[in-house]
Amino acid sequence: MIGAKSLVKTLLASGVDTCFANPGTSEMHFVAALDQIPGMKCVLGLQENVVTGMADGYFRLARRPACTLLHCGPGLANGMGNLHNARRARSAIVNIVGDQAVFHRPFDAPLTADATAMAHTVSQWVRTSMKSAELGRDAAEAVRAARTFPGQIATLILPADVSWEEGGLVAEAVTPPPPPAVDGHAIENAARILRSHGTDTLILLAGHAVLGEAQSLAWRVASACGSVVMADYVTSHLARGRSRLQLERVPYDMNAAIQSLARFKHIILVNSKAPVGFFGYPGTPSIQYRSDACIHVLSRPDQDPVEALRGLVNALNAPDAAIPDPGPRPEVAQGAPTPGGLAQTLAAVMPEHAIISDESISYGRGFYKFTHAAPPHDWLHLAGGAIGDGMPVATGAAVGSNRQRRVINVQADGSAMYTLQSLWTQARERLPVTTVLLNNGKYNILIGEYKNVGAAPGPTAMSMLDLQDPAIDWVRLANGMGVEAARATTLDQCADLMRDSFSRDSPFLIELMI
Ligand SMILES: Cc1ncc(C[n+]2csc(CCOP(=O)(O)OP(=O)(O)O)c2C)c(N)n1
Repeated sequence: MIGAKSLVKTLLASGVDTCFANPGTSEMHFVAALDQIPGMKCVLGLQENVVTGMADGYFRLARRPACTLLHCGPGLANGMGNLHNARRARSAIVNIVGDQAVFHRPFDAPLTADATAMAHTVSQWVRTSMKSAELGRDAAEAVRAARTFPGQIATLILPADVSWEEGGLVAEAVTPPPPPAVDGHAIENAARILRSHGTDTLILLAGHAVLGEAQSLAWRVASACGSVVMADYVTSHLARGRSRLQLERVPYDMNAAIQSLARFKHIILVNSKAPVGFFGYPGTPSIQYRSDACIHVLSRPDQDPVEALRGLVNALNAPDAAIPDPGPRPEVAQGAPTPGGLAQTLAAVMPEHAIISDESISYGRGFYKFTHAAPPHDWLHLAGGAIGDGMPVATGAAVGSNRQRRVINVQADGSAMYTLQSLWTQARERLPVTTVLLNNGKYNILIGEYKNVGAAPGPTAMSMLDLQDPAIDWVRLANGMGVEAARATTLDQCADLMRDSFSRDSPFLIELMI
């Protein structure tokens, strides 16, 4: 058996059955093996940052890793923005990076690059397989590393000759380690703080703590102690809508964040990090909480928040507490688009168990408060700040949910231009993705950033944030990649187009002029 076959068989044996790919010469044997071995679903992306972003979106919904297939160091480099985002999202991904044959490396051929160095910047696990006989074992360990809770990036570099040579051995799946146990002292300490300072305490959730059972346990604790629960701004995936906790995130805006945290003398971290600003600004602190606040770690991101919160519920004897009713479902807003009106409209029309991929940047900052009363849904965010993940994450999420759930990608135009090839994959795979493309023709958020950093923009500086000369025609771009599209200038038109798109089993793009 050649190495490539042992690799595909090992991946399948380890539960990896989806491959997001953009192949080149060094990956030809892997691609050829896919035809000979049934079971591996392969999805083509036309740029590597689409490929890695799709793998991230896939994991967030499927909760098991896909693999990517990337071509040499430069292919990996193209995919690194979204691998960075995936690492911040704590998603599990197995990257297979094809590379020069071992014997060809010393000749310094054009595509030769230090893939290992690149891989280390975005991966928790990196290995180069040097022998066909070891490739299966290496692949099983890569999957184990990726599946280590809550999820990691594992990168396996695969020289072409290791792929094509005989001697491949299929390896059995390797069980990932369980999450490290929660420290009993951390539970006792949190309980003590909550008993004596409950109303001055924020319980800050992130990671798995904003999904499923952890939400209701956190609510029990907060209700028993009069504390506030919030989600970290850097949260990649929240379970939201009716019957879920009405969580707000710590705001992105530095002053708003400082204000929202000002009253808390204690912050209990549940899989979150102590909140800091996205950037440092002149004369502004880096931390967003007050400088005399005490930070208490209940559980780290690599620990199980359900175990931690259950321990806290028991320590406090916190009774059951019903999740508050979010009130009536909003109705479609009419007329000219506003951020609140769009959020309300989204809440009014989204089908049950929709998946929202939100890269709305400046327009979406206040979407949450209008969407608590929507049907239960999942909301996906950009966790690493490297724009260009909304469209690929939407695409991967549609694959990861087996095309069974409607994905709505609320997408800012400037960020969309980084990875717009995602639309082509959506059309080719007939994925149920509705993109609401927010066309404001500018890098709006950065206008405010000039002021925040204390810079004085002149006409040249302002023109660096302007996308209107020439204007970008999203209906034609989408059509050119096989995606049907229409323009809307009012929220009622947008609502009609959204509803219509939900009955299709193919993608649709609404260019909303905002
Ligand atoms: C990979 C990467 N490149 C550049 C930036 C800097 N950046 C942040 S926001 C932004 C523009 C966002 O514009 P758009 O997506 O249209 O959203 P809007 O600000 O108009 O709401 C840019 C270029 C970034 N965050 N990440």
